[in-house]
Amino acid sequence: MDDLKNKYLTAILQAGDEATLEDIRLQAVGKKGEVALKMRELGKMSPEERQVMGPKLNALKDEINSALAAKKVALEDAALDARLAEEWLDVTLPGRQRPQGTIHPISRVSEEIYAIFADLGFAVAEGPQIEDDFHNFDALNIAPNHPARQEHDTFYMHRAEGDERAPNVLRTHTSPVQIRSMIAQGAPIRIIAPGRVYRSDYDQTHTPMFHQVEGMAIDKDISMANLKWVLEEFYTAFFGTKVKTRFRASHFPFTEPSAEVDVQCKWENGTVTVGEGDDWLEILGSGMMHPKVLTAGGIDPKEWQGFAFGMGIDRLAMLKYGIPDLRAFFDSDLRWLRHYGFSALGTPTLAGGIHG
Ligand code: 2NL
Repeated sequence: MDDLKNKYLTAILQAGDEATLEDIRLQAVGKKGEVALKMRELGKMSPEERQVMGPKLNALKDEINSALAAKKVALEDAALDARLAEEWLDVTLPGRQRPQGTIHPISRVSEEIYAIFADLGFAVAEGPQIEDDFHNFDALNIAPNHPARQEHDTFYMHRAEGDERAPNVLRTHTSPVQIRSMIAQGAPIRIIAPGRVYRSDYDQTHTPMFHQVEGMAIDKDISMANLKWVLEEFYTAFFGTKVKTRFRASHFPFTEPSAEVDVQCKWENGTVTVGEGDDWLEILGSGMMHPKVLTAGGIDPKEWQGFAFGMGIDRLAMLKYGIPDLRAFFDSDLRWLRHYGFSALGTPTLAGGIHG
């Protein structure tokens, strides 16, 4: 009996893992283990012998069981200590950098423009970027021999061989959107038409694709005074400071009379600030809708009149955010945007609000 006890207590003490410990348990105190065998022998003993051996066997079983339990706890503690020694965490390490997206300045400025004109009662109209000759040129009173139609300015699409119709073009302005809106909606109408336009030109101030916003208001008694007020409200809200404008007589085929509009500005170390100083910066073309253009849009010029204007969104973005080279907008590497404070978390703001 003492042999049995020593054998198992030693084995338990030496067990290196829980699987070994379980084997020992089955061998010693399992249903078919050595202690159980000994217990079965009790039946063959005399009552006197049994009275001695019975309690001894029970005590042996208890002793082995408690040794097993103690060893199990010791093994679990050792395993935990090993894991704690191996798995550690340096909580002073910096977090992982995530690449941060940004809102493109053109998108942001577009949203700002939509919001300001929405407050002035203008809806946003959109149309195709591939236009036909009528909507891009004829309807706008641009004669067949006008220089704007020439190859160096306009991207022409190819017609199938034998198709004699005038070729389609990449729209050179968003005016055709306004023509389509006039035809679809009639007067009165108040819309802006923002979007991509295309001209064959490339240098520091020109890219072959750029963004334009045109606008128009047609009603019974619209005048250039309304145009001037709307534009001053717009620039004041857009630049977040009271902006004076100057109208200079000009010429466009689609307006009569026509005016180029300058905004008040200041030049300093090669950079320009709008809304201060006493220089002028040309920023927009405008005028009263030409009667022929109204007619092309299905609107009777004897009954209705309207103003129209057009300006470049890219240039507005450059002026507002001090970005010197237009080509940066179309570079695929946009890390430079962060320099101008554009981040994905930034939302468009209307600094100063509509009334400055
Ligand atoms: C410029 C000139 C302008 C318009 C655009 C327009 C549109 C229709 C009828 C009449 Cl449907 N006019 N648009 C008018 C005057 C000027 O843009 O230099 N833009 C940068």
